[in-house]
Amino acid sequence: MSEERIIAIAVKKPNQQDDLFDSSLDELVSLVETAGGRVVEIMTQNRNRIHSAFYIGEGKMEEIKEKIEEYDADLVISNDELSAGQSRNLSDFFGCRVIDRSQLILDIFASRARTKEGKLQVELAQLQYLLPRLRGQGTQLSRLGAGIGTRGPGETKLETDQRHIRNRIDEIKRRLKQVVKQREQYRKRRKLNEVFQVALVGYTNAGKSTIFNRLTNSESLEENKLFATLDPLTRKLQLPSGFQVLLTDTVGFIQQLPTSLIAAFRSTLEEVREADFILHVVDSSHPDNEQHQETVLKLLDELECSNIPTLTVYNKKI
Ligand SMILES: Nc1nc2c(ncn2[C@@H]2O[C@H](COP(=O)(O)OP(=O)(O)OP(=O)(O)O)[C@@H](O)[C@H]2O)c(=O)[nH]1
Ligand SMILES: [Mg+2]
Repeated sequence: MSEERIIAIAVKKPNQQDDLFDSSLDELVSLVETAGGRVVEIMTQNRNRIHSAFYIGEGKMEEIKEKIEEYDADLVISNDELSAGQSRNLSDFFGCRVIDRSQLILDIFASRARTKEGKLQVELAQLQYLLPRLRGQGTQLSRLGAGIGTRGPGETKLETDQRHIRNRIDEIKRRLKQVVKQREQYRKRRKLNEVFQVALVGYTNAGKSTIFNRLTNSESLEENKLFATLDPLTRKLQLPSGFQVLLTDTVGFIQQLPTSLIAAFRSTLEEVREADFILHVVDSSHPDNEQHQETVLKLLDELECSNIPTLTVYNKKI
C-alpha cells in the first residue's frame, strides 16, 4: 500500500506549556512514521477547552477541510483521544477517516505483535477501545477500508460488530488467563531457584534492546522506530564478578499510553514487578529526556514498581 497522507490536528489548552505541546506533536509525527504514514500538515488551535462535539473549533474545521482537499489526504489524526461523537462528527464533515493518538498507538502495537500472547493483548486493547465507541455507528465503521487505525494483530481486519466484539473479548480474556498462569509458574520456579532478576525499562527507542543484545549476545529487535519490542525477552547473564542474573527486555513506555493498552499488557508488565532490580534506560541525547523519565517513573508507580531499586542509565552519550 502506498504511504498514507495524514493531517495531524491538535488543540492547545492554556495550561499546556509550549515546549511540551511541541514535543507531543513531534512524537505524533514519529508515531505516524512508525505506522508507515506521512504527516503532510500539522494544524493546531489554541482553545480554553476541547469542543465537545467537534474537538476543534468550527472555523478551524473549514481550514482543515481545505487542506484535506489540497493534499488529497487519506486520514486525519488528532493528538488527543476523541469521543465516539467527536470522531463521527469530524469524519462526516471532512469526508475522510479520522482517528486519534490512542488508535494510532494501538495500530502500531497491532502490526508489531509477534507472539500469541502479544497478539491477544493488542486485540483485547483494540476491542476495549472500540466497544464504547460503537453506539450507532457500527455500519459506518465497518465500511472503512484498510489503512492506519484499522489493522488488527496479524493484519486481520478489526471486526466492528458489537455482539461479536463482546464474545471475542470474553474469549481472549479466557485465553490470556491461561497464559498468565503459565507465566506465574515460570516466575515461581525462578523464585524457587532464587535467581536475581533485572529488568530493562524505559521510554520507547531509548536503547533497551541494544543494551540487552550487547550484554547477552542476543538478537532482540533493535530499531530506530517506536515500540520495536513488544514481547518481553529474558536471558541469563553472568556479571564480571561471577554473579548470575536473569535480564529481561521489555516493551517501551510513551506518554498518553492508551489505558486499554496498559490494562491489556499488565501480564507482560508484571514481569517488571517481579524484578529485584530495574535498569531505567534513558536516551540522554533526546531533548525531552527529562519528561520521558517522568513518564516512565509515573508508569512504574502505577504498576507498583516504584519500591524496586533502580539504576538510571543515561544512554546514547555517543
Ligand atoms: N547513537 C546511539 N544510538 C543508539 C544507542 N543505543 C541504541 N541506539 C539506537 O537507538 C535506536 C533504538 O534502539 P532500541 O534498542 O531498539 O531501543 P528500545 O528502547 O529497545 O526501543 P523500543 O523497543 O522501541 O521501546 C536504534 O536505532 C539503536 O541503534 C547509543 O548508545 N547511541
Ligand atoms: Mg526494544
